Amino acid sequence: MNHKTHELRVVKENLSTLIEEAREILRRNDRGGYTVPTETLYPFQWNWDSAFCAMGFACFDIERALTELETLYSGQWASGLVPHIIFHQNSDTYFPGPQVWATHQTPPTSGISQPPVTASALAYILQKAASSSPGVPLDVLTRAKALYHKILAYHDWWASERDPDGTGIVAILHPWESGSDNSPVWDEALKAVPPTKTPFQRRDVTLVDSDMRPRQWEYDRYIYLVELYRSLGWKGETLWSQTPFKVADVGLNAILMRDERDLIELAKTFDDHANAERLTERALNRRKGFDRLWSTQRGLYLSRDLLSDRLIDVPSHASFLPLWGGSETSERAGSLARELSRWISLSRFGVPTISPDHADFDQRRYWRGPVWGIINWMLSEGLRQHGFDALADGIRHDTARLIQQSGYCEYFDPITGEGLGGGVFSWTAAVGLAWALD
Ligand code: 9WN
Repeated sequence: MNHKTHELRVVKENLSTLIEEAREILRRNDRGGYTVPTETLYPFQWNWDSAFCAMGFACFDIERALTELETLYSGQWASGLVPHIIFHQNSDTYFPGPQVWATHQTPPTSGISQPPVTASALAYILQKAASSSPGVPLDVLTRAKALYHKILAYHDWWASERDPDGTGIVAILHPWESGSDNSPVWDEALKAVPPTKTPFQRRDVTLVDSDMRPRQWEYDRYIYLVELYRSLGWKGETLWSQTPFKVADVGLNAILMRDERDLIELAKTFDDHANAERLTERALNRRKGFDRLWSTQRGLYLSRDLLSDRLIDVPSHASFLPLWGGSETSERAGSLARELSRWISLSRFGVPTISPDHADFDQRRYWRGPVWGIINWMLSEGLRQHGFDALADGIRHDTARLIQQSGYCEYFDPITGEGLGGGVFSWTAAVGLAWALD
């Protein structure tokens, strides 16, 4: 065997071990119908984590993939909201637990949401089902159709409760709703929120180094917002009119736009033409709404503080997510790709969540610098859709290298490649299976 053939075999053997490991992580974090992001640190079901897990499961078990989404939707509110956490069981290793939220739902849930990825996940599951058998089995289609109607209600919730004026862009009312909790993008807006006066004990910093987690001043405000909304009885309209934190997060809006595009395709699959048409019109309005997030000065997208009605001049990974969200003009896509490529050139592993030359860059602290597998997936696929294949391949390659070097960690140091946060992490395993190591 020559040297090259030998090397290729070693790489392939490594890959099959890594793929088996990823499946093993999903099975190990399976709590019977839902997957915890990682044990102890996050002992419940999280909204967007589950959507990515469903995509990971779809690579080897379609039934289980559907169950993941069904269990998530068992926590859907009558209003259509799909909460960011469903507390299927008790655990004292996470704060804030169900008593703090006090949403009075069955099963107990939090009262805020997270980036919606479930239509994309369902579309992905159907695509996998179609590729593994001649026609998608009837029971899979029946279950998918039932889920489709619930996802539709979830999207209508975003439109009615988080964009009541129909501007086309929705707001988050808590940094946790963005999924990128302590991004420097929220710093200014969060400073306007008072700290809680209730003493509380964080569990995260007893499980993970505190230099990898949000700081205390941020937690004091996260909890204040939960307490405020709880005191307002979790009523959508009241939260909207009384919140001190209302931001149009460009990342969430881009992910919503992509999810809605996939939802339109699902509507067509299920012959729901009226909703397909209604959603297509809404998508046009969303496109217009995005213009309010474009910064001509920076040549990229930014989030907008809706209370001061000002763009927040802090670019983050989210500034590039509109590539995943939809069809950008070639001019805007080119501008985004150029800046993203510059960020990558400043780090050993792409994509840092904050540019390494930004004053707030912190290579180990959660959403203030580290690389996240799921973000890489969306950015890379978004670049590919716009024809930037080399850049897309580079990001995918970096993700595979990170997993090979450090395992399926929650996030990674973009300079050293060190694995950070929780270990044996479900959505990183899902990304490995569905995309990076495919
Ligand atoms: C709060 C589960 C979640 C992810 C988020 C990530 C982190 C929670 C936390 O973990 O947030 O929702 O307690 O830190 O920021 O994106 O869904 O993996």
